[in-house]
Amino acid sequence: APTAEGFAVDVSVEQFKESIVRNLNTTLGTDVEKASDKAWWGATAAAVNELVFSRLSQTQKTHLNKDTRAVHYLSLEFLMGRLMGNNLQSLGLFENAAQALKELGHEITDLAEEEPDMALGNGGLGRLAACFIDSLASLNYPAIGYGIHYEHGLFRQTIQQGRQIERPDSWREYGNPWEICRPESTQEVPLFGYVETVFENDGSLRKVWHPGSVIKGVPWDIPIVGYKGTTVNILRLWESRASEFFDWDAFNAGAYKDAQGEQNLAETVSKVLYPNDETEAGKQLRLVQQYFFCACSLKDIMRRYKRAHGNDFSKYAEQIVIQLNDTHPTVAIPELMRVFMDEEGLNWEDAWAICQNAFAYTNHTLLPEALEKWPVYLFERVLPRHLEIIYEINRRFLDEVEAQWPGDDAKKIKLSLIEEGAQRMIRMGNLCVVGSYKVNGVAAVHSELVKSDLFPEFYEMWPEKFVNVTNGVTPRRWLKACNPRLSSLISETIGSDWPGQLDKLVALKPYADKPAFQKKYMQAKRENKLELVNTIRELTGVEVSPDAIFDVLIKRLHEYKRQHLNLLHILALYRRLLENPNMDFHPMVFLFGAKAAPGYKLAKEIIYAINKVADRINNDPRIKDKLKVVFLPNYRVSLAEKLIPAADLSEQISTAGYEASGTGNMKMALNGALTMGTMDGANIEIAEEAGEENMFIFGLSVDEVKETKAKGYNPWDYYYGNPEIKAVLDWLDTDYFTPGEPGALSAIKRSLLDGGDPYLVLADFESYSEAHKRANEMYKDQKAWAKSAILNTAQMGKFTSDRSIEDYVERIWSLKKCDVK
Ligand code: 26V
Repeated sequence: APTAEGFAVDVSVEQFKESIVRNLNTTLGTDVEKASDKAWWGATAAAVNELVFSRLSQTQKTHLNKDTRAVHYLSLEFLMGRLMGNNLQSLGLFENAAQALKELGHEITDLAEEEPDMALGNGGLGRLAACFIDSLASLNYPAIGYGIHYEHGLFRQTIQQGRQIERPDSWREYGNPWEICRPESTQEVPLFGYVETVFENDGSLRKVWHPGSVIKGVPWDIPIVGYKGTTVNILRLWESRASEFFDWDAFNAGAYKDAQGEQNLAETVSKVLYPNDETEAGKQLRLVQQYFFCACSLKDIMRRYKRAHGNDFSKYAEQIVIQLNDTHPTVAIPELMRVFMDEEGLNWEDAWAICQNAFAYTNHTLLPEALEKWPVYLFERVLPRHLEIIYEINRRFLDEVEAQWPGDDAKKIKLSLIEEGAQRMIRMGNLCVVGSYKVNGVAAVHSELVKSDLFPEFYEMWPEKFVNVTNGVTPRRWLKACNPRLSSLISETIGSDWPGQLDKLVALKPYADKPAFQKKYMQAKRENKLELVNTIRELTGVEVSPDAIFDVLIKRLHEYKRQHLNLLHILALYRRLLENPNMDFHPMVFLFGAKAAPGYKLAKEIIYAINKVADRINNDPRIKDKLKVVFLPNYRVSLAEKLIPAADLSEQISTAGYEASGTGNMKMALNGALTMGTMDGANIEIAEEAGEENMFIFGLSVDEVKETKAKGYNPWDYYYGNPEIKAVLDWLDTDYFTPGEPGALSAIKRSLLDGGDPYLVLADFESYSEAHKRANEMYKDQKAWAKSAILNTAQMGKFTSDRSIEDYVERIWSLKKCDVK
């Protein structure tokens, strides 16, 4: 029987209580008297699972019977965060569960804190994958996410004396109730070894790969519960194990001295997520991770395909689309070729036709240092057969290049899948473009740059291959669950179907200048801020006022994201306030959350500088409450869920052209923060929707950035041309923020002046400062501010990941919805 809100699940408070207590006894082995909070949490999860698992098998059965086309989302990262709140929301049971727990003497919000984040991703790319699988299930699309079951997710960050310290993340230390091990679907993955050419009697050649070792992939399934829906899809994560038998043949027994080392390798493959660090090119383990999960996933896909179609592969690309989340799973392309040719006996042409119609590739960055390349020698050692296949793909592709640009060797050198040089490299991006039927960027401006700057020749060859799908975020997690106050207000005002149809939020527009609604809206924001005030105190000991403007900059630390631009501006404000204590200025709290890749030196110096500046300012009696700076340690999904609902200003300040999309920008605007941003990535589309007058846009545009660089940008001109810039940079050379240690913060100044300021921090400084003046001025007019905030929430409908998924379906995947009864 559907419930009031139209959900299919109906479990009363009494039934839920019964289930929790029963699970406390039978699943957790404890009882109501002596159970810890962790046990109560576990019992609640088990109660949820009783509802989820039956829907899971119903969904799988339906998809099998209907033999529907499905998308297979291959990603090395799924940044899931916590699942309890989301699963309860999706089942429409959050209120009843909260009530049940209350009657049992527990606060659901407290118990939720017991759940460790599933931090199996670095940042935007991994969180996007998590939002996408939520939307796929919510829209009833047959889909499966494939990834790695890392033992340790992204490192846990602590701050000691202002510096980042990395500690291992052990999310599964005490088990994880959401996952199901499926040993029956274990796969074996060959590695290393050599390729034998067999001359058949009929004169043909056959290639036989004799692997040097074999590792096992054991799948763990995480149910993905669709909103309101009856669809429960799965996220299948592979864990590596040593195979019982090590397939050493005579040749290799001699070649590998260290058999134990190989055994260790097997156990190491799924040990830890790689932080996106300086360079991964030399890391064999990373390549093995990529191949491991691609091979397991393709075998899994093949097993399911054969169940319905046997050895007739003519329907493969009709039934199966494989989405490559960045170039990380590129090796799936030559692997599928290998499987078709070496194992299934197809010829090149047939195998290639299927592959080219099965793969699609999403590009997430233009940064040259982030574009994957693998040394040929490494590939040859780990995947000798795949290297041969890549060479053959390249040979045939270069023939096409010759046909398009006869005699133009420069073109061949530029487009070849192999980069020649002292160290020959495989260009994974080029391989993806050649092997996929669609290539997409993640925001309109980014998709244009993919065509014009990254892959212009490919675009000339295959213009119809290139499409845009602007990113989105799931409003279930990023509004309904994380911001219950605003969610209730919205539902009271316009009805409760917005989480599944986010464009319904436009119905809030007429309320934007109604004083009564403005008051309630700002009251919800204030209560969220009050809650964050407590969190800040608990985490850092810093006391901040909820009356201040909460300015939030949360994302991975990278020079292009320009956390140091924010920091320089804070220094400028500090100076201004010291010089002119009566300056007309609404108090501000600057909140930072960011992890730096462990090997990224300057990023770590920026974290150190933020903490040192924070110490000094927060303890300066002359400043009082006018300015506070807080660095929140260990930024992650669950912390984002506390920060986003409390943000007044959303800092989205990348150098134009560098942030492919951004998704935090969408989350904060949806929760009523005004964006302080450059015209970059999805900020541009947010401005189109929200109206530039409801944001604080500043800085050089993409074209102006290009022009500035072309003309020969000189940061010293800004240093000598703007006394405030000079003063704050020189300040970093003193010991004002690091007593007794002058120059401890100089690395930032040096990178901006001697390092040439590659991300144009100084060029955008003044414009940024002016935008902040506008924001500060506007905040004093609470009605004007409230109106803009409401208009932001009302006009973010486009940025639901449901819309992104519908765009993928229409432009790339051609899926059909499949209702599950
Ligand atoms: C990787 C690396 C590796 C080498 C060192 C520097 C570096 C910098 C960035 C990256 C990330 C590459 C892929 C990525 O995470 N892109 C992000 O994808 C999000 C989802 O599409 C998007 O919103 C972000 O703008 C984009 O940066």
